[in-house]
Amino acid sequence: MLGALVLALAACGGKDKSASSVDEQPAKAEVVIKASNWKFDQAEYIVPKDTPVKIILENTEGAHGIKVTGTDINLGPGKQSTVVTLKAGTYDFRCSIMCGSGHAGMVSKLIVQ
Ligand SMILES: [Cu+2]
Repeated sequence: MLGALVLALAACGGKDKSASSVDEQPAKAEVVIKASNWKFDQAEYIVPKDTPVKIILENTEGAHGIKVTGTDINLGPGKQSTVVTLKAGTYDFRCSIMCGSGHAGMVSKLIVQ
């Protein structure tokens, strides 16, 4: 009885090839934003406009988040990536988690062009 149940679960759980549970469109480009105490690794990140771009947050030190003004991008330890399509422009972003003494200085820009 138990064995059959395990088998059934294994059958369902295998290979989720772009499963429907994922609410994201396939990305055509990606950018990795690395956050540490207390900065982002670049002063600006450039991504293509009108293109699905995967935005990936990588915390290399400490716990930080990203909230990008004027977009739906809101990443943090619970959600490390998202796919967005943006119009051309410059979007400011900052750390969204109160991470310590350098928090206020954790600002950068997403340049969409
Ligand atoms: Cu912070």
